[in-house]
Amino acid sequence: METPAEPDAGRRRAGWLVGGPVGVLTGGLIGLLAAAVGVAVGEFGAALSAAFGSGAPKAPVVAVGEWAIDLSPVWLKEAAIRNFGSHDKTALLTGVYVTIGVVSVITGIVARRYLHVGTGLAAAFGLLGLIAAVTRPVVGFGSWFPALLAGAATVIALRQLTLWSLQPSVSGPAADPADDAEPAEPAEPARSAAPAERRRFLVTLLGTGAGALVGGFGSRAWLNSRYNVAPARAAVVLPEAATPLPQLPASVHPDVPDLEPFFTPNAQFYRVDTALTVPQVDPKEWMLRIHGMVDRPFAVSFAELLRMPLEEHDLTLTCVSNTIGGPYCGNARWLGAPLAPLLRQAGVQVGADQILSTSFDGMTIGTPVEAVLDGRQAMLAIAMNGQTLPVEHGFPCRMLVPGLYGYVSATKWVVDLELTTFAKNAGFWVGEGWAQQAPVKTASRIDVPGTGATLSAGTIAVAGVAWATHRGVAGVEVQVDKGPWVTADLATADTPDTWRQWSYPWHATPGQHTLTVRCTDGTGTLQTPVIQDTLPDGATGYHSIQVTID
Ligand SMILES: Nc1nc2c(c(=O)[nH]1)N[C@H]1C(S)=C(S)[C@@H](COP(=O)(O)O)O[C@H]1N2
Ligand SMILES: [Mo]
Repeated sequence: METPAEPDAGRRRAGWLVGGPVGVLTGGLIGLLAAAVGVAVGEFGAALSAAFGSGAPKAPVVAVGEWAIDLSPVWLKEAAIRNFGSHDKTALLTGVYVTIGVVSVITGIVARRYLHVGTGLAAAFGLLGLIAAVTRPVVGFGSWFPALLAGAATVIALRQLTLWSLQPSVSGPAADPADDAEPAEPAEPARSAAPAERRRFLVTLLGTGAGALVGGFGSRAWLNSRYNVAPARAAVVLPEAATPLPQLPASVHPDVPDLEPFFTPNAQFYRVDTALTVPQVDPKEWMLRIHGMVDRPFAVSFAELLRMPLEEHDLTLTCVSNTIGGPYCGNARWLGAPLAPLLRQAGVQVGADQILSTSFDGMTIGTPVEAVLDGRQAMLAIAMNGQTLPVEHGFPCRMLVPGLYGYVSATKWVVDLELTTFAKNAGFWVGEGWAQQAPVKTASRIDVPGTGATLSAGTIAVAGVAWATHRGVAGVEVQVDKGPWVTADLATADTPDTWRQWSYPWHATPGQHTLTVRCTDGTGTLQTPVIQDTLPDGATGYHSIQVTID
């Protein structure tokens, strides 16, 4: 006869639903708590490794989330960018937590029947966290240690709580359905102790939950404050440009209500990156290495960068993931060090056709050397619209190359430029199926009125933006329904590297109407009407809106 002191036996006797619904509930709760302990210990581990000064501390949950971003197929990444916009990060983390929640509830329930299986499940999940941590581009003690700690804590918490919950003094033999068939007499003495023991168990559960919450959030808060470059960013004194650009005439912006400003305010500027938590790069420690196929490799510090002759440049940045009429395009006045002189200083060797830049968080982006050296204003930017580069946009330094989509040119938090060849190395996105060479395609967009609007007959101001970055915009035309293409009024051009705003006074008659826009770039080439998806090198086709005129 088995004794109650041997929990495995009690468990076997108890059957699938140990203690019925209450047992399942207990199992689920234990699973959830074990996972909470794991997550919290992971956060604590990250804080711990940060405290001991080891770089790049990363909580396992963040590592798993970033891993999920990397692993997700291109269409899913695309869908996430499209549907969540900059909220995709929150959505993803929520997804990670929900998944952990579901898996852990199941694990907890299973563990009450098959402790070894439950343990195995928890260990496997912990292992996933560890794999995620060690496959991040930037790996160190700070990433695998928290994951290992988290996995171990989850397994221990799950086993301890499960074993304890199966003690007859806690689960209560009366609540055990299998007891009807095979009464467990040895449990009798425990029954008298049950209420006290059960209370102790419940208090422990509550305490574990509370401890996990406080410990987890506490560690995260501590980490966030320790790794918060906001104060360092605020302390940066921006130098003047060697030759400051003049203020632009008001005529770069048509006076149409609701049309966005010519320069996109930093807070409204789109954000696209794979960083689940915004990289916090201390400008005091920041260094940019220029090496690889160069004669004289060197490194620049942030202080040195600020002392270089800086230039201002107006540039419209676009994402290859931007669909027709989509929002992933923004225009800013950037301040930074021109990149070409730095490459010349390093002495690019014959045959090097790619600058493979790497960010602090391990993103790699491949840019043609040719594009940087052909006279265009490629730069290492440190400021955006008169403000020190916002942290989300790459503080302390990001790369920018006019005329190329962001994924082949605009490395944020850039720390390394390796001169190499396209044949030898591919940047991250190229490995995901995106084109190696990606000049920005000609695009135009109707922003006002919004599609689906209902307006009164009369003259309606239609307006929007058009860009053909580095080629410039020479003309914009609007088509009403199937009518002829008519010329829109172009606002004053800034540079060929910026978008151009336009407007068109439309004499609207009652009914349903479709408005379409197209533009001609600075080389005289008309925007193509051929509809193409964003993959592999940018969408094409004309943007249309539907409006109802009363
Ligand atoms: N480190 C890093 N830099 C990056 C990316 C990234 O994921 N990580 N995404 C690139 C892409 S795809 C684009 S479109 C631009 C977007 O820059 P923004 O977020 O400042 O608008 O950054 C580029 N630089
Ligand atoms: Mo992008």
